[in-house]
Amino acid sequence: MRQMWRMCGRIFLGMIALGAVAFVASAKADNPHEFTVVNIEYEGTKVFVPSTLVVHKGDTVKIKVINNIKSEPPNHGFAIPDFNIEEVVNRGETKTVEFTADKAGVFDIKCHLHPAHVHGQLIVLQ
Ligand SMILES: [Cu+2]
Repeated sequence: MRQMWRMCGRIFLGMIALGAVAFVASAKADNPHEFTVVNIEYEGTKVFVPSTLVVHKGDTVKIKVINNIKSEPPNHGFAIPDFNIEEVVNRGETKTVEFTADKAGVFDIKCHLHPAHVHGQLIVLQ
């Protein structure tokens, strides 16, 4: 009986240790916020995948942008005007943008070269 209690105690301590590791790992992954956004063409429409990015105010946001659109033209933009982000990404290329989300709200993400390109949004939570 005593041995069984001791074993239960060990399992309990093990669970606490695992929980602590998971907490540290998630805290580490939370800042900076890193995303990969792929620019694709789906049935003739150009979209960013994922198109909605959610962060918290004060976060350092890092976005890796990949231009995977096979049709012409070979260049597409990635812009978040409210945070002065504006990049041109060539086909098959990757560019990384980094900024601090210093204001809360919903902000437009667009290809500044082609207005028809479906917009995305950056949601900065308070
Ligand atoms: Cu475009």
